[in-house]
Amino acid sequence: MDHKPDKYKVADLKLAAEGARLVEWAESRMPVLMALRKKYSKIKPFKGYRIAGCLHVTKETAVLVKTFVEAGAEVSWSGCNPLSTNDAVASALAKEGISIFAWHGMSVKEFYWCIEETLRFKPNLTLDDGADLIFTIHNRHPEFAQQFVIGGTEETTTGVHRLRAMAADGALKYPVIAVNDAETKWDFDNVYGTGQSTLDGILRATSVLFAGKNLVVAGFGHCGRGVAMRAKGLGANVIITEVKPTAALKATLEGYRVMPMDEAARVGDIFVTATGVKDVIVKRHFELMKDGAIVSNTGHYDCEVNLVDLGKLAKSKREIRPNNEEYTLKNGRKVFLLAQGRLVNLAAAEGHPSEVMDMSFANQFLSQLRIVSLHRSGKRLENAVHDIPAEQDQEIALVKLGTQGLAIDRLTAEQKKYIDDYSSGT
Ligand code: 9W4
Repeated sequence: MDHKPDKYKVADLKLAAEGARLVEWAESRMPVLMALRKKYSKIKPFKGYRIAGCLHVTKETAVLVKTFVEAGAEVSWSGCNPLSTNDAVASALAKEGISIFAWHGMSVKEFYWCIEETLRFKPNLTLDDGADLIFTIHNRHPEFAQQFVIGGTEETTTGVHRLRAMAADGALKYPVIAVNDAETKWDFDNVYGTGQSTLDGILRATSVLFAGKNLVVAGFGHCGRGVAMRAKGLGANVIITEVKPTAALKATLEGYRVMPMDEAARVGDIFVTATGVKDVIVKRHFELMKDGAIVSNTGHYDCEVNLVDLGKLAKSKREIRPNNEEYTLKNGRKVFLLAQGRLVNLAAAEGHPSEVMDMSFANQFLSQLRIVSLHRSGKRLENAVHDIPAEQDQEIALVKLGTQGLAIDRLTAEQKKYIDDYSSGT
């Protein structure tokens, strides 16, 4: 190894014991990744390879990092959002000797400093969430792509979009696997991950009873569907607002009421935006809301709820409990805004449950392994954005089922033949 920075920068090493317990808890909920750890700790396929990661430093990420280390990799890590680092987890990783540069509440300048620190380690592989690491290499150290980087993976939709644009321009200097596009990643994240964690966030910030409440979900995409499904399970009367006719139709067939926000605003007790567009709840909606209405957002941007409008309508505001601000409007009514209109499932709860991250991160692990295995056999993917192989999705889902003690049927040879045989018509 030519250069091995054995440094770290975290908030407080004294938090390491607390962090280690959090990581152990996540390990007990992530059976697929733990099965991969057990299998590959014996053969250490990553031996001799260095991975730089730029991904939220959470208890689940720590399970992934430790799995790479057990599988023989050397790892250097930074967070991919200044607000998403769990300081206890970061210090537990530092205490274990991992090169980690992450603390909660860092500045943008510090954020890029951390990425640069992980690059001093001359990684062979990059692991991104939002593509900041890949962009830093391309913009500031383009020679790294020739010298030592052999490939990378990307976790999110936004990152994948940007990388595809780069690849289309011929600007991508090494192959990247789009982990986001695995069905065992995006479908489970969006529906079951966001579904549950959004309700968790609303409950932690309010502790209200859902049963009997009118809960308005703006947007019936995957996230909206997950939120609606779980709220219905708690006894809420779910109302969907949509702009897309087919999505609205699906919502009615699922048994939800559908109406425009101008109507829903009058009857809703709890509002959740999950659309991905701005100005879903604006001045005229706040003016119609009932006294005590609760407003939250779980969509990617914090502009779904127009906070400027809310501010103008309010005569006063105060934090009534954590992540819950009471706005007293000039019409005398009160509206409660959760997590300042940011993603309520992340800001007021803990994001996707570990069981959901288990599958995303199993996809990360196997994708990094695919790049290394190709490299060992003298091959390389082309410099483009690559999909996860369909078999990988099925394999991960099958292992997950197995860890739940569940088995499924298999097609017989006869059945396979029947499916493929177009000659025997009706
Ligand atoms: N976390 C995040 C982002 C912003 C933010 C209160 C308002 C995403 C995916 C995973 O983005 C993430 N802003 C906050 S808290 C906060 C947290 N505040 C504080 O005032 C602003 C994020 C992936 N993931 C899970 O979902 C579960 N484990 C994971 O690794 C993590 C974090």
